Amino acid sequence: MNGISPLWGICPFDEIKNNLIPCRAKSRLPEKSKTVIVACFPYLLDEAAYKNRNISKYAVVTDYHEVAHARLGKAADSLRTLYPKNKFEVFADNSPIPEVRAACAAGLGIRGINSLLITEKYGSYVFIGEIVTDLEADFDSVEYKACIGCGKCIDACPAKAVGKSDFSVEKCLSAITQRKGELSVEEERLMKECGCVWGCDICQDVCPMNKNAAVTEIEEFLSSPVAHVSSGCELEGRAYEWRGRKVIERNIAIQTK
Ligand code: B12
Ligand code: SF4
Ligand code: SF4
Repeated sequence: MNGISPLWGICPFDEIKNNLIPCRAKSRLPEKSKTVIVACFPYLLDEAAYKNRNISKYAVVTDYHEVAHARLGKAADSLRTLYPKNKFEVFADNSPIPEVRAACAAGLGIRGINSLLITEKYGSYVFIGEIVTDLEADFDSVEYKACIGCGKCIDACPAKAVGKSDFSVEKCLSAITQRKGELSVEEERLMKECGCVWGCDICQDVCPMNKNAAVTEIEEFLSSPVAHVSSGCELEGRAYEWRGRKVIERNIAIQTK
């Protein structure tokens, strides 16, 4: 796994089995799943790559779903050769696994009040993917820890989506920029305040635990930054492709109003 992800660990399936996310991908879970191999894919780039940026940092790099699937797919193939009787299924984001919780249970970091996984080396600027298997493993016991609780993400969130102990999915700008249809005047105002046409980074950028976050060493991310999108931009291979052209064009129009 070391050539696949710079940060990975294993989590007992039992630890998350009562918190599975209902989704279509759930049907791919191996029967009698025992182990989740959780991998982090850091994506922060040098400041120079963000010049003139009008999309969230996570969307500047090439689509992480493809990168995580390609890298974890390779690892799963090797594991299938080593353990031909076992099943290995790859997931990333579109996953029944509550990935932040699984990563915490695998000892990869802690959960911030902003609801994200914060790792020691890369801060919260990591994607998460996993291989779920019916192969048994020995697990170290992990103590769940919370962030330092400074509350800066709560105060800085323009949409008031972050609460001390809850998170309002509908209010979050990241969700608003993905939503189809017309946005309300207030939603448009929030988007303009944030300045992004896709996603939002505010609750991560203000987090003191991200102060010394390391930049990524993942070649696919380093070689493909697109920090600024405008009308008619290429969508293929980018994190905003799945939503289709209409939504991103609507958002671009709002920002240029
Ligand atoms: C739906 C979703 C969203 C929604 C809702 C997000 C939310 N916070 O609820 C929206 C569209 C708003 C969103 C936005 C973003 N998302 Co999102 N999202 C998801 C997705 C697909 C499912 C999340 C989910 O519903 N989980 C289920 C709920 C129940 O889990 P939960 O909220 O973590 O609750 C659990 C924990 O709270 C736990 N718990 C409770 N208390 C405690 C305490 C401790 C200490 C611990 C350990 C656990 C714990 O119990 C609950 C049950 O398991 C995941 C992928 C996945 N499969 O997990 C990505 C994911 C969480 N998103 C991701 C990203 C990158 C983002 C954005 C940063 C993108 C952006 N820049 O715009 C923003 C960040 C917004 C934010 N502050 O959360 C990454 C996060 C990586 C990381 N470092 O944590 C993920 C993991 C995708 C990926 N594969 O990389 N997202
Ligand atoms: S991503 Fe933006 S809108 Fe969503 S919780 Fe974080 S700061 Fe608030
Ligand atoms: S800003 Fe403070 S409260 Fe929010 S996640 Fe970071 S350390 Fe935790």
